[in-house]
Amino acid sequence: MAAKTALITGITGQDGSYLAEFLLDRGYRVVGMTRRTSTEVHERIEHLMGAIEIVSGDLLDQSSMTGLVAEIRPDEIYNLAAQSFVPTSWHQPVLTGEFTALGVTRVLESVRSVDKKIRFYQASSSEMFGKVVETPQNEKTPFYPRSPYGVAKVYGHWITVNYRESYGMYAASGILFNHESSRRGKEFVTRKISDGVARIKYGLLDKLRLGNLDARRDWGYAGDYVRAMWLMLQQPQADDYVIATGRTHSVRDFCRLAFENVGLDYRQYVVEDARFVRPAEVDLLTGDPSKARRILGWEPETRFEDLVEMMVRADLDRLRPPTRA
Ligand code: NAP
Ligand code: F7E
Repeated sequence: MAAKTALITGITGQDGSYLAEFLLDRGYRVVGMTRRTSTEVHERIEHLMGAIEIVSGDLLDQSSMTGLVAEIRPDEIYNLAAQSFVPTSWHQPVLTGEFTALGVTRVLESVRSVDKKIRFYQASSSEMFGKVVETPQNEKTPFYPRSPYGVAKVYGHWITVNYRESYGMYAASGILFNHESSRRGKEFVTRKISDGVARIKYGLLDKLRLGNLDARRDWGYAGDYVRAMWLMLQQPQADDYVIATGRTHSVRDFCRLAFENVGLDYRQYVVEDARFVRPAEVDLLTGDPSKARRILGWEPETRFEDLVEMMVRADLDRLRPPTRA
């Protein structure tokens, strides 16, 4: 049987890089879409160059999307591209809506016009639950988003469901809770902490300035979560799935453990700074992944404690000062 082709939007992001590795291991032809920039920095996929194909396109541009889908004729499309940083969504709400909400319609429209049999994955988010109306959150929990990002993701989720129901397309929505790794952007809290711990350990930083330490998240490992994306596109019918660990921890817990990994007490280094507090907060998220377990056979494999250790170790290795000969 000929190898399947997957088109990944957002291949330069955290999840795109793990998903590309995962699909290459399964013999896929992997095509990644990147947008034009004046400098080509593709740090997370540098090691995959040669194994994957890179094509140029933008979620803002319908004709580039449709042209790519027609040219590549993928079996599966993973729509991971988005403006994904929640605080930026208050500063750039319209752009966030264009990328993260309408961008989904553009990709779906390209599938609809080229070949309705292409399987489509949408990267939905636990941020849609926002000010949660029940705990834990499952596929039937009503949404109450708390940021322009969360609102845009709600649109992306429902337009995916709508194209499935309107046109019979195979369009699946993965409602993924926070997932992290050493490839996480440094503005997100887990990586900000692991990077800060390494800098403090090496004497490169005195204090780590954070916002709300009491916010709680259900944090998993990105490498485990991309497997769930793929599984969602291998089912007889498209559906929506919550992907989470079912465990929740505070930002403070993350700090405590991360600093303990290098023998330090976070209370001596972490400073609460109002600049990092959000206009509207998502206080608590805990996912119920039982549907994914039952239907996809998916389980998270990485414990929270191991994730923290893995991230701190990676930043210690990255920032280790050169030893004098
Ligand atoms: P990320 O690291 O921020 O990556 C986002 C990707 O989107 C980057 O490759 C970025 O390209 C690309 N992109 C942004 N705007 C674009 C545009 N207009 N056209 C084409 N590409 C564009 O995000 P991630 O953590 O990998 O997350 C992947 C997806 O899952 C996102 O949709 C995110 O919202 C969603 N999600 C993430 C989590 C999580 O915990 N990580 C949880 C739930 C859902 P550049 O490199 O050019 O910026
Ligand atoms: O914040 C608190 C902050 O920015 C987590 C994205 O991938 O996951 C991510 O969104 C929590 C919040 O992630 C700082 O207030 C405290 O309560 O790491 P974060 P996020 O907003 O949960 C979801 C599922 C997505 O879909 C998104 O794309 O940590 N927090 N102090 C801080 N957060 C940041 N960034 N920086 C701080 O200094």
